[in-house]
Amino acid sequence: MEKLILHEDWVSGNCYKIRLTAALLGIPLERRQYDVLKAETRTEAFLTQVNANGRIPVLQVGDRFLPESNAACWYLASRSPLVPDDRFEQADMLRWMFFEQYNHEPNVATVRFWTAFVGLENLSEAQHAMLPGKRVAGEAALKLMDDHLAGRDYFVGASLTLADICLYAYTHVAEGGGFDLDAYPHVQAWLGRVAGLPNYIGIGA
Ligand SMILES: N[C@@H](CCC(=O)N[C@@H](CS)C(=O)NCC(=O)O)C(=O)O
Repeated sequence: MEKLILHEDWVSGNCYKIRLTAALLGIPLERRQYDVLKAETRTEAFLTQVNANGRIPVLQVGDRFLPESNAACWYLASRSPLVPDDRFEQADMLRWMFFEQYNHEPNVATVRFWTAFVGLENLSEAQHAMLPGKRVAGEAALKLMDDHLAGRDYFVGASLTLADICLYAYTHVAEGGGFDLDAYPHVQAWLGRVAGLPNYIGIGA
């Protein structure tokens, strides 16, 4: 396999998804740290050499660069047991990964980032105005996940897939954004199952 380098900020759940996928599959990753709060992904060098979109994570595969966390997880896991063989289940896994990027991450992760890292006192007027709506949408995503997980161990089929890893990344730290996970008992049980997997690593590892 070509050498893999993860361009990341370790506090980001999007970056953690890729580290967790690699750890569960026993794939070695080299890591390069950028501080997003210091705009280290907005330098000319980063924009021209790593990602013109100015964001991490980016998985470097040899001399090629792959932005977007869920694409990077797919690159690592597409030929592994983390992707179901069944065609419908494979598409259903993608459904949850798209849900994560559209309904979950822009709300749960953004509220956590603004609350725990930027600081509510430093938000712009526009961000303050968006906060209540993002909180409501984040709660709705968590509720949908909780309802889905009632009576099942994982999001798709009977075992862990990339859908679980991608949704786990920001759900397990959602309390940093003030989301009360006690309201979602099935989500909590699922978080415990993921954290108990062999080769599991935490976000700070
Ligand atoms: N959809 C992208 C989102 C990437 C993203 O928003 N990255 C954030 C950190 S989690 C970032 O780099 N922010 C720095 C910036 O926008 O300047 C993914 O899943 O990788």
